[in-house]
Amino acid sequence: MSQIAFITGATSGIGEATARLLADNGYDLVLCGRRQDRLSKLQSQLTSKVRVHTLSFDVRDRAAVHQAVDSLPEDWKEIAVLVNNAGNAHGMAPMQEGSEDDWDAMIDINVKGLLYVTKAILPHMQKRNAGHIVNIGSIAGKEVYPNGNVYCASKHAVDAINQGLRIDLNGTKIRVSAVNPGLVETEFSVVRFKGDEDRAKKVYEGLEPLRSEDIADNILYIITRPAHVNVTDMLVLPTAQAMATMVHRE
Ligand code: NDP
Ligand code: 8X3
Repeated sequence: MSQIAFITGATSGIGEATARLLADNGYDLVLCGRRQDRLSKLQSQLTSKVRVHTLSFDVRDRAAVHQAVDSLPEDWKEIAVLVNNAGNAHGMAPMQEGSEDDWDAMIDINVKGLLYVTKAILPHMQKRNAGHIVNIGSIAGKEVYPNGNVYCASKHAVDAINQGLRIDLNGTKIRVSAVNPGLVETEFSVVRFKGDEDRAKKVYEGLEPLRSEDIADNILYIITRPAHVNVTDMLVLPTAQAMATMVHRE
């Protein structure tokens, strides 16, 4: 029987590319996101390859997260891989000019949402003493860059959660890993700049950024290592990027 992968944020970017790659590799999928239309479209594209279940919920809503996971048929709860990917930056400003609504969104989605989803799925992994949790962090969880303050804080929290969960699960067969990408061209910057497509495009101008497929490939690598091997923490940058604040542009 195929293994089941549960992917949050599958409606776009890294999550969508991961869904496509895992389908190509025979994983049955639980695809999550708020935009049901996109989930349904992706489901219809992938069902010729694997079984696909969709769950539309907001990761900020703790009750909705638990309800969504509880609603899965029993055999769909045997999740082998959880990709904690849903997340975004909201705004980019010095803290003294920052929006509290943006701060709430980033902490609630990137940190608390990831915790809620993990809390809902972990008991099913513990029951079988098997599973792999892959958290999508960021270079922003390794460094702090100008005007990135709260987004960086949220991704530093993901880094700490990744380490902490691995400590807590030590002695079990459940693996915990993180992929921390640098610049990946997705809808990320459009969301960060609240729909300003021109400003978003400029982030990737003059360099070859990572593609969502590159990160999907990293995730596939991590989850296909032998059971005794855990790739705990991967930092993946475009070749043109040396650190968060150093990008070579032609
Ligand atoms: P996208 O904006 O393309 O995708 C974000 C995904 O997160 C969407 O599927 C969106 O689905 C989902 N999401 C956002 N908010 C919520 C919410 N409240 N509830 C449920 N789902 C939500 O960006 P990326 O693919 O780039 O981002 C994916 C992850 O990668 C994020 O954690 C991001 O921080 C991280 N990352 C991105 C980098 C980049 O440069 N792009 C670099 C490093 C890390 P929907 O709107 O349908 O709910
Ligand atoms: C996204 C990468 O550098 O835009 O996490 O914050 S960055």
